[in-house]
Amino acid sequence: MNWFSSTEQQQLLKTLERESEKLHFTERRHFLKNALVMAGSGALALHGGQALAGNQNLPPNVPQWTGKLGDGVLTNPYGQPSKYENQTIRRTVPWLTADAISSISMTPLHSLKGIITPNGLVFERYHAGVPTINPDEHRLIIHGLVDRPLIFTMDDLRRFPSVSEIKFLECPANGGMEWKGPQMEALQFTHGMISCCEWSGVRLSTLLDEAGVKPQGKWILAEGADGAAMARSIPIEKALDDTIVVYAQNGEALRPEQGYPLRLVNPGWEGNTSIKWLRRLEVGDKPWHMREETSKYTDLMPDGRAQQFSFVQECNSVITSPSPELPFKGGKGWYEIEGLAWSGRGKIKAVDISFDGGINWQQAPLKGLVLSKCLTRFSTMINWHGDPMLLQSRAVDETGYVQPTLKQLRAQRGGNSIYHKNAIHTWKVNANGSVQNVQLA
Ligand SMILES: Nc1nc2c(c(=O)[nH]1)N[C@H]1C(S)=C(S)[C@@H](COP(=O)(O)O)O[C@H]1N2
Ligand SMILES: [Mo]
Repeated sequence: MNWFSSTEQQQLLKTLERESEKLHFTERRHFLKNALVMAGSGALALHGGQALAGNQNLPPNVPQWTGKLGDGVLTNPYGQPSKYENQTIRRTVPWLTADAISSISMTPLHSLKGIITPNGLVFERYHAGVPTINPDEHRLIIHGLVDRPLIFTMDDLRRFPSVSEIKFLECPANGGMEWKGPQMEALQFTHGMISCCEWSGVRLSTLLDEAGVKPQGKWILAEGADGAAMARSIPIEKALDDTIVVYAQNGEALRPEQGYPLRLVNPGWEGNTSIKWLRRLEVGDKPWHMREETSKYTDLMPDGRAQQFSFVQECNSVITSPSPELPFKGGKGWYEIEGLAWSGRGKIKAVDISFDGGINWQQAPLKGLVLSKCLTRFSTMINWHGDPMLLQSRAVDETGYVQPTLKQLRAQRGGNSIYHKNAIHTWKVNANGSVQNVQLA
């Protein structure tokens, strides 16, 4: 594949080589004076540089910033992204919630590479806003059906053996706005209620072992210290399996938005069970809503019954590039098609891509790490001839579960659902390269 083939481009590169030799062998200031009089080149058109043609920072000129000293260490004691990346931000849909306190913002999936969500871009879900918690005044209480009720300081928790695991965390409402039809012209809004971080902390099983769960102890109520005192019931099997009491996220302390100083992470399960600002774990013999009034998420089934616990986030995938935010900008030619797949039941086994709305499928190679209950990247190259396409991805997980079509999912779940929409998603690529959110009948 020859990416930069034009003769102009080759000439430009030769000039550049000559000039950079000069840069290293002549006095810099002298060279810069020379460089400024060199004319801009028409070859810049390749990457839409035309608008900037004649710009003194573009080849074959030496850019301004090369001719002077930059900012020193500790200009930013805590580093921030380049000011030119100020569009890589969480966003929300204003009409979704009445206010910003009990609300949600989404991760800009189109702007991210690899599988890790940077801490500042992890989607936020609050029922009563973000509390400001002094870690010295924070305690974790374990009580109920245990031999030894315990109260831990943050220091206490850091003395236990720790684990670090990369896991996705998804709100079951992800994609929920799309049940009735295509609504959101942005990947950030169709799929952005998901993140994937390396979470560090102590296994809940380690702490429960310390407290000694009584034989009648079958459920754990986890409660947050936020204004909602949000609480969820978690079966003991999960708590003793892979649940983590987390204090760090991608290497640093949890962000306030993600539950500083302490949260639960239930890998692969509905995000709402991963209680943030965790302050209390009560071991009981049944789920809490059967004992008292606690809020819970339910799924309305076609027959009008509500399904109470759908804990697992089933296998799902989406193409992240192209997407409405990342159209094909350069006309016909080679592009990388990239996407993300995940399953709350384990590893991704394979991902297929269709260019014709699901008639023909071809396997897309997985790249990078393929971990259990973790975002997984897939990608493939295409030589786009400028024809409209109906792009889809279909993931299969290690249990053999195949991501359903929207038709299959609707047949199973009816039209009243809000949560757990993991159907195959369709992007329509138009002849001009723009990308639209569509649903096929
Ligand atoms: N204490 C508390 N924990 C909470 C919430 C909350 O509002 N309060 N929101 C829950 C919901 S609905 C989701 S989807 C996840 C979101 O985690 P994040 O904000 O770190 O992305 O946190 C869960 N834990
Ligand atoms: Mo959620």
